[in-house]
Amino acid sequence: MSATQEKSVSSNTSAGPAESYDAIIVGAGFGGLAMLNRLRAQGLSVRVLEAGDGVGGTWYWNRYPGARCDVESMEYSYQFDESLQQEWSWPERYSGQAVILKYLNHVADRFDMRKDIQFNTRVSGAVFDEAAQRWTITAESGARMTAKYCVMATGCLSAPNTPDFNGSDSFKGDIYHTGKWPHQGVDFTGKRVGIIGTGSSAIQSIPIIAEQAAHLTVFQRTPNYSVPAANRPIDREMEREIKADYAGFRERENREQIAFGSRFQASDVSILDLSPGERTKVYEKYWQIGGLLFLYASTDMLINKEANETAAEFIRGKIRSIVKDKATAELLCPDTVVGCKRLCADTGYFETYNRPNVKLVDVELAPIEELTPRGLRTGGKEYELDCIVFATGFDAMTGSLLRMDIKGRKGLSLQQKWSEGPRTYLGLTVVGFPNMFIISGPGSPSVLTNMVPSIEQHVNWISDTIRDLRERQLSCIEPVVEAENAWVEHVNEVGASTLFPTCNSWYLGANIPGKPRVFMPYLGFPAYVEKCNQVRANGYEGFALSKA
Ligand code: N01
Repeated sequence: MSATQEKSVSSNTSAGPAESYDAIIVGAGFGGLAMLNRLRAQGLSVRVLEAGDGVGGTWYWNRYPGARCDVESMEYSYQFDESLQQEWSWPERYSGQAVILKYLNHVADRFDMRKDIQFNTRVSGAVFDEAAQRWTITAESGARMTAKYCVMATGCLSAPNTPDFNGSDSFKGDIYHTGKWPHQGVDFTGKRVGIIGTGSSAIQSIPIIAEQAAHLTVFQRTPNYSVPAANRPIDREMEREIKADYAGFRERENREQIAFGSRFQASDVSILDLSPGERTKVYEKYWQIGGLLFLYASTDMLINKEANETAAEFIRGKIRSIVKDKATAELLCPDTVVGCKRLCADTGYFETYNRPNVKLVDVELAPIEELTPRGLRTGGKEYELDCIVFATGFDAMTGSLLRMDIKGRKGLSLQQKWSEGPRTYLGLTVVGFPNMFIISGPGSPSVLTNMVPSIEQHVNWISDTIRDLRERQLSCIEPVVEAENAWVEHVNEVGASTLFPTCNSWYLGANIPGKPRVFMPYLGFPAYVEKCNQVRANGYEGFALSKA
């Protein structure tokens, strides 16, 4: 359905009148597209505002060499349309960025979504007008729009973190960030490249950059655990089996989902109940299967330090057996808890350090001092470089929301509200911000699950809620403070009962100087789904509903 526009788009500047919609969705990634589809099906006028010039969100921006998903392709896709999931065929076990972006473009075309998406429109602010009970959304261009409902589909990992090193502007070479990669690609042939960071993005790109560059220097602050991705062409027999009952597969996935999907092969044994020889066999099996399923090699991996240490030692053993230079191997061995930072899945990462053109530099003890016109200085030494790649991650989960100026009731800003860490009810809604919904917000399982089914669960809940409000002629939904407080406490309690808070991860905001240290995702899938369903079945328990 097309938008109900009060005035033409061309007159829509900060000084001019605003366009009016039933719902505005910020972001055209997996979340925004699914939300658009559901709300349009209800007959609502909907506008999606997207900063990029195409759909895809994360998969639009992260085009760095080697960018690939770490959730299996058959699971990392929409389930809202049976014929879509039947007709689409994935080439590999884990899909590369280009294929996922192609899929999302296909979805946008197949469901004729582009007509309701405004590209090149970065939202700068959203203000709730209490008298009108509507949101006014402003873009950086000055364009303004109003809507009854505002859905933030801005992603968990979409606000790039670029550390502000001394001399950043002085470097004469090229600087790239993995999360804002040039669309035309980068040719590193013959270049001396430096890469800062050894998280998932770096671990995927390092082997490929190393093959191209004349020389690659990796500046590592904290070593990371990584397991082989074991990517390969998709098994067509398995694809046929899944497609024969995709709905049943999804149902099992939703019901039994272990954190990252991965086809229900979680172990049911405690590693501490096994002899050392049996443990090695178990870990070796999961190492060979490949991917993040390694975290489910035992039931106690993420809750028992002693159990976790056996996995840590197994991976360190692998690193030592792969990397020939002993000093480099030791530098690459983490001493943290496996999985408390997101586990990485790689293709030839550790092997890359055996190449003669790759050097690892420790910047933990001697942090990066400055960028210079010719390169980068650390430990009193200048490294001469032609290009520097920032693989320095994101201001995760809250960054994309807090970089906008969002104001709820009585002019309360989200920055003020979250000054000591994010507070939400169910990760979906915030006290003081009526009719604003967040897809995969802090306090929801989001990044600790397979994102696509989690996103669809949020989209369905939000869509059902909006339909209920309209049918009951209610104007606003907003959580009550007791429910929000109880939820935040519950999220913290569950997080604290695991090993997750034990290291400086982005889950805790610890990668961003000054960010409050709060464990942001909710560890509780699929119980979380039941909770959301129960809240709705009980007439929106924990929410205040109001008439116009
Ligand atoms: O970012 P990160 P990422 N000086 O935050 C270092 C998802 N993802 O883009 O650990 C020196 O993990 C920082 O060091 P430290 C996935 O969920 C998924 O790689 O803070 N170094 C770290 O090494 C992932 O977890 C996929 O000490 C600095 C690195 O930069 C998330 O995105 C692929 C520094 C940042 O690592 C983020 O991954 C890619 C400084 N001042 C990403 N500041 C897949 O699906 C930061 N660092 C496979």
